[in-house]
Amino acid sequence: MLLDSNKIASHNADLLKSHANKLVFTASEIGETDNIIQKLIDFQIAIPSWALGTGGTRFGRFPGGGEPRSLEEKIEDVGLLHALNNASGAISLHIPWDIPTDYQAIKNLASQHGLKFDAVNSNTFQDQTNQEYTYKYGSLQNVNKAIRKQAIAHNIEVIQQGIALGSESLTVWLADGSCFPGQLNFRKAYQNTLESLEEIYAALPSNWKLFLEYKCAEPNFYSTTVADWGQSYSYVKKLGDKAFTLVDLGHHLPNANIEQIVAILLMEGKLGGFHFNDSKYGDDDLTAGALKPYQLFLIFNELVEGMDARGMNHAKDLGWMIDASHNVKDPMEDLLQSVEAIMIAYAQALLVDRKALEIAQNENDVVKAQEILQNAFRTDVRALVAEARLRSGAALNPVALYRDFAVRQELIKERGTKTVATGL
Ligand code: LRH
Ligand code: MN
Repeated sequence: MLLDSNKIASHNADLLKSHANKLVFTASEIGETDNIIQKLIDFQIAIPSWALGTGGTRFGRFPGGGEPRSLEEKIEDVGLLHALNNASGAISLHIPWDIPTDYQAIKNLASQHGLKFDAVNSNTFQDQTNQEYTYKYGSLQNVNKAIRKQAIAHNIEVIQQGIALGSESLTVWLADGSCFPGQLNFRKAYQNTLESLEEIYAALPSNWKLFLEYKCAEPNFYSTTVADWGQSYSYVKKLGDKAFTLVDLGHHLPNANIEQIVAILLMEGKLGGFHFNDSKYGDDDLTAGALKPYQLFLIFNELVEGMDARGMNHAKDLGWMIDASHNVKDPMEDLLQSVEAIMIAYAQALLVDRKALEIAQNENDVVKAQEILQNAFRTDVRALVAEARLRSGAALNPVALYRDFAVRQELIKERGTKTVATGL
């Protein structure tokens, strides 16, 4: 389904006056806004190909209809998101859930929608039908060399598929671990995983990056072989300059200080990118900023400070991706809300008075430091984020437009009520 620019223009026309008032007020509050608006226009967040359908749990799944039935329809849906907010300019594929049949056709379709291919994701956490060996007891860590070889070969194949699509990074998330004490020799599991990653790393083209995603638990519930930032850092440090740690916000033990982890990894030059989402208990994969918007702001506060300290390009030098699963929300509306929350956190972090904060920190003026941070967090920057969309031809209020034009109903007419997308 295509959303032509006339529909967006007429939607914006109705909202223009109230938007302009909000923008003038916001500008009166924070002064210079064009620099921030341009940074927001440049900031693109990759959409996961596995999050365009309804997610579920072992207790149930309640599809909402009109879900994409193919990679082509997934690209169309991400294209629709990008038309609505001009901030979703890339799709991250998961292999084998999304293996293209005709690479050139898929690349053409993606560029028609203004989309690039972000990181490709390998999958050695499920057994594929025609697979020789099972990953029941792990993949790169497996005590059986033949199984490790099978998993290495899959990752190298995913790199080849990524090259054909124009992607420049591979994300490796390993479900590997153990469920009971005594099941696994941790040192051997680490060594096997490192040796396996070294073979995958050796297959990376010179301009590629390898993102090693850590996770504290699930599906293994006693140990995970890449369980936290420290373990991921130790692997990527040994692998080389093209290997980095990927931070999925839902992959931490309760109350972990993720913004401190981000600051250290960034300082070490080993932060590769993010899987943005939110959670209250485990890897809940909920809408970014839905439960802990202040944590998301604090993470971007460390990102802006740390990236500027290294002279990094905010839009290009890290992998910005969402990783979410939608049990009760319309997948498209959920993704639009996640992008909005990430843009708001970034804009607020750009507002932080860094000089004043440094002075407060040097004077141990704890109260002043909090005032400076929370002043930025409590500044309503939504008009700036909306203005960035307006200036780039997108919608002032993407969710409202999505509903006003009954996009989901149109997708159901086109695809039916029972369609199920590949993915989690
Ligand atoms: C693991 C994870 C990983 C993906 C999967 C879909 O929990 O975050 O990034 O491979 O979700
Ligand atoms: Mn993830």
